[in-house]
Amino acid sequence: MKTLEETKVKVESLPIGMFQIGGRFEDLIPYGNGHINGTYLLTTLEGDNRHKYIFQKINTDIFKNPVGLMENIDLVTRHIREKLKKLGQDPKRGTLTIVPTIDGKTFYQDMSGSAFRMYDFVEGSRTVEEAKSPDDIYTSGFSFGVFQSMLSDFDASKLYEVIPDFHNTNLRYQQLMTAAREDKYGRLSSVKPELEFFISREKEYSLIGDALASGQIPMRVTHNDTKLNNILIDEKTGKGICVIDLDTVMPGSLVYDFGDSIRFGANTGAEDETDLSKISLSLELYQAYTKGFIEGCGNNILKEEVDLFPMAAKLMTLECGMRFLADYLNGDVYFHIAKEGHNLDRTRTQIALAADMEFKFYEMEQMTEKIYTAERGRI
Ligand code: ADP
Ligand code: GN1
Ligand code: MG
Repeated sequence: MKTLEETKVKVESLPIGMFQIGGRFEDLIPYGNGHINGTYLLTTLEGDNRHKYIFQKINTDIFKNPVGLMENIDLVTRHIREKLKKLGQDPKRGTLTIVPTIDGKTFYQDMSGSAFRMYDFVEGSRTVEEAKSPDDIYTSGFSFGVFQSMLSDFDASKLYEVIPDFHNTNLRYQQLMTAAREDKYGRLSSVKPELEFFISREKEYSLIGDALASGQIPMRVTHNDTKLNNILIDEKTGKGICVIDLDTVMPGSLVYDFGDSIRFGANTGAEDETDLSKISLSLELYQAYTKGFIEGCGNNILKEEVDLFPMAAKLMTLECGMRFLADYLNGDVYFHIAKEGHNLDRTRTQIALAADMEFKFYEMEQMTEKIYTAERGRI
């Protein structure tokens, strides 16, 4: 983990004092591997007690309306908190707890428009960047499934649409084509095979959107960014405790949430692996996630949605690959990068993974069907 000196972030430039924190400042370090927000772990000391907080600079280039964004998070975490209390579970561990600003707001915005928020750090938790075992991914599937169930009675119309068309794969394709046409950084000539890969699959991109539009599958409240590292895992039990990174909670399809988890969690390599021979879809991890997710959803899932699981996994992978490639062509303005060509490396892993999914598609379908049938028999 980099120190603040290494990242050249000045503590004085961060408005920590604007939040209702306990104790006096002890330490602040950059934290986690998110691609969007600036995340820090803040530690304070109060007598002998150490308090930990997650302090985040919200990426306002991407989240242009922090008021709407934080309102969504406030509403959703309140809803989950009430449910957890009724179930006799600890809401401080089961959902994010917003630390209010000194004037009682959910976030602080400075004169330049920069926005900051703080959460209680969930003690005794860790995140997993790469699934080491089927247990990790089962647990993540189960947690996202339970998240889905908890919000099944939440009125989606109350939510502000933070990023319209977030998982509109067709639109993501159009955006890639625009980036290629504009070729602002002269990078197009070096990505012709990658671009071809996405062009040749164009016909598939509207499949989920069409299923939603025709009413074949319902619109639900969805998380929309169901990466493995957006679940906090209990350090002791290894069980999922809390779904985090609620920035993109919006109305959407449950199959987006399923597909995006497979894209990230069932890959045998990292999202930015440069040795593509390490990239493949692990059917073992696919199976574990599918089982966990279906069990976590309980009765809040339809056969029509489950039938789309393999296609959703592939489409979310293609979509993410197109977003990485468009960002590479646009000069890396969206996703944080740590090195030259990082977004192109990420594009290539998504292509390799999607290709492997195509190869294993029939097996994915068979597995999904079997798990769903067994779970229906159990309920
Ligand atoms: P990003 O949107 O940039 O991905 P996240 O909200 O996912 O940011 O936070 C980045 C990382 O910080 C997470 O992957 C997790 O490791 C850690 N994290 C975030 N919130 C908490 C929390 N409340 N308690 C413990 N760790 C957290
Ligand atoms: C971003 O915030 P983070 O790192 O969890 C992105 C997701 C992508 C993901 C790819 C708001 O997620 O959509 O799938 O990177 N979030 C946003 O790793 O665009
Ligand atoms: Mg995250």
